[in-house]
Amino acid sequence: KEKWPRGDEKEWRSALRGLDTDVGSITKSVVHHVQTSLARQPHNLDDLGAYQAAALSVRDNLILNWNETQLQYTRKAPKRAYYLSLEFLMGRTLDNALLNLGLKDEYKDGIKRLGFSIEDILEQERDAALGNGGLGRLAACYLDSSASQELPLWGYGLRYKYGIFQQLISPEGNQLEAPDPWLEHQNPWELPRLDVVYDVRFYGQAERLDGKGRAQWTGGQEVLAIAYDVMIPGYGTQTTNNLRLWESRPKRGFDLNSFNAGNYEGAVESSNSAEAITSVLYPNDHTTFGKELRLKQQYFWTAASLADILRRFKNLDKPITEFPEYAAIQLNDTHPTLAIPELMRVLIDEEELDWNTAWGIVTNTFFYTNHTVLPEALEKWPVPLIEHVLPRHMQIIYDIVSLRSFFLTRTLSDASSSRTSVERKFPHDRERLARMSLIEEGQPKQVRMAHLACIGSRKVNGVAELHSDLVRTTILKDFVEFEGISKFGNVTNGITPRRWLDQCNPELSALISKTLKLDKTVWLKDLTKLEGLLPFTEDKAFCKEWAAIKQRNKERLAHHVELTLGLKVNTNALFDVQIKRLHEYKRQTLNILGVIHRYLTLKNMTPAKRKKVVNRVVFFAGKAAPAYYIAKLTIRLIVNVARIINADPDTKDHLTLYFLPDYSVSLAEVLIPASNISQHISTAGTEASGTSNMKFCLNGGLLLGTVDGANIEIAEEVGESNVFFFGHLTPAVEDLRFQHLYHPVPLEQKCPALAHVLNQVSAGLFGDGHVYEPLLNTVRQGDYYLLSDDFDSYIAALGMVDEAYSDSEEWVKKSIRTTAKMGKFSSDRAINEYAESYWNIEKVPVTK
Ligand code: B1N
Repeated sequence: KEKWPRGDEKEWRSALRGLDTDVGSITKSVVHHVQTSLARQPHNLDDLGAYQAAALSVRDNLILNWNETQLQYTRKAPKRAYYLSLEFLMGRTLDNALLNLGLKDEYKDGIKRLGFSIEDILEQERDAALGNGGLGRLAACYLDSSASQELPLWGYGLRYKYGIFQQLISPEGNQLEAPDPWLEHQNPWELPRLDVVYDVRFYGQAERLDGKGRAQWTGGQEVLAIAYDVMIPGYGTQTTNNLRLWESRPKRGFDLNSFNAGNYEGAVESSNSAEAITSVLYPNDHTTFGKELRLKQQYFWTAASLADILRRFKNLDKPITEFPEYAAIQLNDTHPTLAIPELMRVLIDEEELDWNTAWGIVTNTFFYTNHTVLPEALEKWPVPLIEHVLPRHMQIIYDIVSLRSFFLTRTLSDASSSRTSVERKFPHDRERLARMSLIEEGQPKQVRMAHLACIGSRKVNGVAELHSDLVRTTILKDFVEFEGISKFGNVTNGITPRRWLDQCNPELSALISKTLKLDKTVWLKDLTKLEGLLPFTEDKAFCKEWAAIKQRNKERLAHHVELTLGLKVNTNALFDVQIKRLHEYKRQTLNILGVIHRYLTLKNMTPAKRKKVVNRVVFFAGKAAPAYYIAKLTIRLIVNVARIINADPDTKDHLTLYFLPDYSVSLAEVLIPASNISQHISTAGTEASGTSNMKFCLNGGLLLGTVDGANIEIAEEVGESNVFFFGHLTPAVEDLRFQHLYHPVPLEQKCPALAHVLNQVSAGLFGDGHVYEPLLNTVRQGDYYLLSDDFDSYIAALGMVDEAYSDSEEWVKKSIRTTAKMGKFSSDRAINEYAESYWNIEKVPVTK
């Protein structure tokens, strides 16, 4: 064994030390980075340079904590959890890191001494936008909570060169997409690990070797996966977890033969195709396109992550059968499902285990979270495509289907003794077999990834109570009947109160600490403590302060709109916000048609009567998938309605409307604290959970929504009298759709108010009516998302909001009660549920 440390131990000990965090040391550290890391001078340092230097200085602290945490993990060798997600929507890091380290005040001071303002330099940071929406942001919240709860968890994802596209809005109201080159400036928050490298193979041939299911996979293309580590600091702990993102690189730089022959394009072709794998995030959520590059992304990422996890396990020198006792792997939706056949491949072809032992290990390692029951979002891959790109994996999937594991029970010990097959359990039920198969018949045949994820996992969960019920009773019903209900659980989503209250709403955070007489480090880690606010609804001074903070947050948003759009917002009106991906099921169309209805109603009023209505400012933000025509048309309608009504002198004091372009985590941090009411109005049974609903409520915004997703659990917590519910319930949806198809009633008859609104749009009130016909027709014909069924009750609910808002004292009380009852929705609660009921991992305290 080598002696450690090398050299003189005393030298080492005196040099190894933590960082001083007094203001004087902080300014020195920042200046040191200006001079050395940035090679810049004080006299030409701009805000961007100051940001970079501050970030590098903060990063030094993170690195030391990261080192200590990883050392403890190695020494104590606990069971670890791994969160595999194709998306991590992290947003900005500096402010969050400062708050989690407890160094915000010190840096604020230090930065000020150097002549900069912390607010200005925080604004210099670009968002890390490696995700589409809720699924990716959830992954980011879970990382924050895992570190804050001292749980040994690593995230694994892809280091996309381009994150979600930047959204521009043309003067006509069209969404335009521009690339998001977020790595243009160097990224201080990642550590390249050029020594952590794996080979990943695509294409080639898979030849079976024997009757035991073993095979050899050769040929094809090999690319390299290089690790980049992103430090994830816990709040008020030294624990700093890791998010490992993979970058693809060509295995051989370029082809020298082609190069010398003058074929320059050919020379770099393979390198281009390797680099393409991690070049861009796919910008669709809730739709799959069956594109080869997306499949390659999924395999590249799962293969590299598994190889890395296995290598770490092997350092423990334990028998491979103990793998599930040291690693739990969470599959964030079906995107990483290839990890299941990939682990089978490694165990069988490389570790030379028999099939049953391998399948026992696999089914005790993986856990699968489903995030949607929308049919168009359920991943399916064409068999010929998998056969071409991953021939060995297609063999394994066929083996799972035909001879082996599909018919086995899950437990490792009795894998051979208690085989129960679907056929044995449900004899002569061919339809059931076809429904449950991993392969869907058709031209071409397709692999159903949700089925594979389900049978390959130890447990399956949905993301809110209603959604988990729907998973159990619809898409995975047959599997519940086959494997038993106990495998199918629920973990209601959560959000980190650090970013989504303390960071985005510092004034409210301070008021809460003062009122509860608790340091924020206490209640931010036990969010149920917010209930202590309830008695203060009777405290006039407190209510006044509460309302004043909301008002200042509205002014902050107005300021932002003025800076970015050059428009002046009326901050004395009710702020009504809907911000999320544009999707028909989320029904932004219902909202904009409701706005038009309100506008037409106002137009018909006398000025005197208009004065009595509650003035309203409506905000929309959100991106549409670039190929999602109807969603883009909805944006266009919103923008053009805004153009007309914001300029109408009759109504503009009473109703205005803004579409804020390029929605992002950072924009959400400004919008959410400013809302009086937010809309979560999906057709019942379609929104799995929603997480922004929790964020608005945590910040004292009230909720207007359907009885869907986590809205239901929010209402359970805050009481139905504090939310505004409307619309049909989930069990009615199927019936209503049937009615639309087979017994359609003319819209004029069914919902005259809605018919009138649609006619006004058609007639050209907001510019060229025919442009919107395809959008309007989704309502007129089929109306799959039930706008015509819910419109009247929606309008009624908006009226109730107005009425409630008119009683400003009672409104503030509702707002306080809402915040007070949000404890359940902390992502700390959620991550602890995963840790205890799923992964079976324990806290690993890291002490100084
Ligand atoms: O996941 C969120 C939920 O809060 C939302 O309700 C849910 O809509 C969202 C394919 C998805 N479900 N499915 C996706 C994303 C990307 C993609 O390529 C599907 N996103 C959700 C967190 O649980």
